[in-house]
Amino acid sequence: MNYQHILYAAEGGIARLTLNRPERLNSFNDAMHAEVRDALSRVKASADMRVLLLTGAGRGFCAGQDLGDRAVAPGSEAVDLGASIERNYKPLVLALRALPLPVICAVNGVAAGAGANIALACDIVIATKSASFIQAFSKIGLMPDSGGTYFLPRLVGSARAIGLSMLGDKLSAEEAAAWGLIWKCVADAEFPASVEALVQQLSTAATRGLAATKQAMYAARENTLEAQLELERDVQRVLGRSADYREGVSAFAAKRAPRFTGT
Ligand code: T3D
Repeated sequence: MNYQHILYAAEGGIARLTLNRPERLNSFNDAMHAEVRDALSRVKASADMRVLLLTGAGRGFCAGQDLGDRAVAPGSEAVDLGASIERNYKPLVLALRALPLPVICAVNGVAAGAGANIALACDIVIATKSASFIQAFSKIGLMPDSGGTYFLPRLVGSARAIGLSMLGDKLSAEEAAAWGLIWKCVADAEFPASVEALVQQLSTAATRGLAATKQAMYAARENTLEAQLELERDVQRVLGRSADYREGVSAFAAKRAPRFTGT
């Protein structure tokens, strides 16, 4: 598939996906959704991919749905937003969560509407200081989607989740980090280097262990303690047979840096 609305590059175990409609703050239309889906399926199918970096081109990360596609003439039939979510946003969020490798979201600017919640679906969210997060839905008569009603209360508690969602206020990247909504906020001048350091670190880490970590952390939200302890037992048993575990223990004993292969 030729991409017109995203940039995609995969090299050295690193997949880089950039939303690329900067003149519309990288808001999603159907074509961009199809391209992102295609790129994510390539990441999933590639056995040697170790990390995915998701970011946006230009001054914004993503402004959610392209509202240009939602302007309907008075009297004409409304767009079925449920169908749009089923076709586009739901599979996107589920695909990001299910990828068996760490997904970094580098929030380079404003993240609004579904754009904010797609960022929250990623495993590690790093934002530049001038970025912001806006649950813009209430301003157009909608409720948060793309996992917003799932992620927000779990990350920041229901008081803040409801305040952010009902008021639609801009939350600065600094506040988002202070609230525990995201992993980290860094100064604009340091952002590209910080993102790259994170990408390099995770692309040479023990990928299977990281994939298991994310899956177990997300499963914990629904599990009892006992079920979670059993999950840890079962998955650790599998990881204990991995090449990366052997390498990690050998490297520790030899007092050298490990050379993980992601196997
Ligand atoms: O519909 C479904 O399928 C259901 C799923 C819905 C999911 C959703 O995401 S609903 C929420 C949709 N998003 C929004 O409501 C956000 C709309 N955008 C804004 O509120 C503001 O643009 C921002 C707060 C994000 C940024 O403000 P600012 O002042 O920095 O930039 P701007 O001037 O508003 O935007 C720059 C350009 O991008 C501008 O175009 P222009 O005037 O220069 O030609 C603006 O129209 C365009 N743009 C920004 N967001 C969108 C957009 N164009 C289309 N759709 C957008 N979402």
